[in-house]
Amino acid sequence: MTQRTLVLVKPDGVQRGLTGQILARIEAKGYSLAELKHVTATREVLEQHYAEHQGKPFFEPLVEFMMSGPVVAAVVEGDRVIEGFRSLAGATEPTTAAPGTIRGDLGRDWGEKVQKNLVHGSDSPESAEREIGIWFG
Ligand code: IDP
Ligand code: MG
Repeated sequence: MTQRTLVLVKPDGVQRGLTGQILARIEAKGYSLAELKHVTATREVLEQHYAEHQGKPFFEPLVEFMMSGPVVAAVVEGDRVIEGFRSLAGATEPTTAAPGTIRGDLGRDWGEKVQKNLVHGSDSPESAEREIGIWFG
């Protein structure tokens, strides 16, 4: 069965007008966009989505950042897409993310309490199903 992952273009990506470039990279890699929507997240959704980070120093800045504007949420499909999208996205810190990745090519540090790094991608099949349920019911 084809694998699915939850991808978010975070508010910095949408606000900077990079949604098209980011989705184009996903399609150019050969994955397909099974679901796509433009939505402003609520605190409730973000607290569920980022439950594993509750209590960390960047948690509240992360929630505030993710509510600061609309995101584009997508269900992306393809064999090994979870691993493949994480590889396309690059490391969490955009300053050191490898060139060639979304975060490495399009992101930078802005000296804030939260890393604004353009995209989210699920990190395991369990996370993917859980997150798709949160964002797409
Ligand atoms: P990931 O998005 O690469 O999977 P996670 O560790 O799951 O990274 O963290 C979720 C998000 O929280 C990151 O994408 C980033 O926006 C933010 N974040 C993670 N670690 C830090 C940190 O040490 N400082 C500031 N923000 C962070
Ligand atoms: Mg993560």
